[in-house]
Amino acid sequence: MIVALAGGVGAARFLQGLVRVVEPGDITAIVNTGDDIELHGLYISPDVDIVLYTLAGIVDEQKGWGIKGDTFYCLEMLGRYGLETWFKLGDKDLATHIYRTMLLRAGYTLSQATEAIRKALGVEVRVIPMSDQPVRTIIITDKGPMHFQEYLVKRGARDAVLGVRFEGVEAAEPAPGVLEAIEGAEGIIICPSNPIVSIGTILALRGVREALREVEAPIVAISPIVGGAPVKGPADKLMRGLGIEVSAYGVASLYKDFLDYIIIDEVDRGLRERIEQELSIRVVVANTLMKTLEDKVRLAKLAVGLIRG
Ligand code: GDP
Ligand code: FO1
Repeated sequence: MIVALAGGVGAARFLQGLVRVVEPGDITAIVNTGDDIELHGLYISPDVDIVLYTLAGIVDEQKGWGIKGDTFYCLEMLGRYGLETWFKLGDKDLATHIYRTMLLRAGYTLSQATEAIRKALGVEVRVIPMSDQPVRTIIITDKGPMHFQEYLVKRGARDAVLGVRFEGVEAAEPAPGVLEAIEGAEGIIICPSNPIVSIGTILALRGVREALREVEAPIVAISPIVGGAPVKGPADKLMRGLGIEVSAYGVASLYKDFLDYIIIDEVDRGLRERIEQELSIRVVVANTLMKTLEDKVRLAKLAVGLIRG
């Protein structure tokens, strides 16, 4: 089993390549739930949905989230009732949130609800939300603490970041199967996801970091930071706010206690020596921009090649 630690868009794009290199049934994705939010009485799990929609072939490829061709009539009507409409929930997307919320109310755990959605969408990759208990990523800004989606979507990541808190992480446990997947993996891939609010949340769960440190199987990361900036999203603002160098070196430093290999972009080849010498992580230089399906497959082949030797 190849195990992938995943956030949303960057991870989903990488997994599109991985399913063409490894049998989908031999892949387990452990997905961040720190971004989850309740809106309009519904439980929304954006990263899990991004991964499922992408693997099901129904994602809006332009945005990287939501369902392609979706409409927004329900949201428009909610707006007429005076409800907040900054989080763009499409009509088809809402069906997922309604179904998930129904299952949770009927007593399903988040991982059981995710499993039901996965099966209905015909996704063969095993997708496990990182925890069945709530963990909420709170961004501490100069305007006060706020939910990650409020920071990113409602306020467009414009506030200065002073810190990040994972509310509930001490009480939360990794979902059933998370530690077992890591311990039994043939190899582990840290997807090109936000190292603070996507991978950082998973690593903050009790036992996950320790399991990664102890596992014999190779662990490979793909840097989401290319040429000193994220390909998209607020990773630079969050890293800078926490005093971490915004570079592939900075990413590697966050994983240095367990990482064997990091794949960095060609434009960052100058960082190779520093990462190898100071952090003792082997560096592989490649084109890491996933524009086409071929790009995704090539990157996945490279990562799997490092695992399989
Ligand atoms: P975020 O919260 O929006 O940052 O969500 P994600 O956890 O999905 O992380 C997105 C990360 O993926 C960002 O830091 C991007 O830089 C990274 N990413 C997206 N597309 C690519 C790509 O084509 N190549 C690489 N190397 N990174 C990517
Ligand atoms: N991202 C946005 O930038 N704006 C949105 O309105 C938005 C809505 C949304 C709805 C459902 C969903 O599954 C994801 C959605 N996202 C939206 C993406 C999401 O907020 C982030 O990209 C992830 O949480 C980051 O990993």
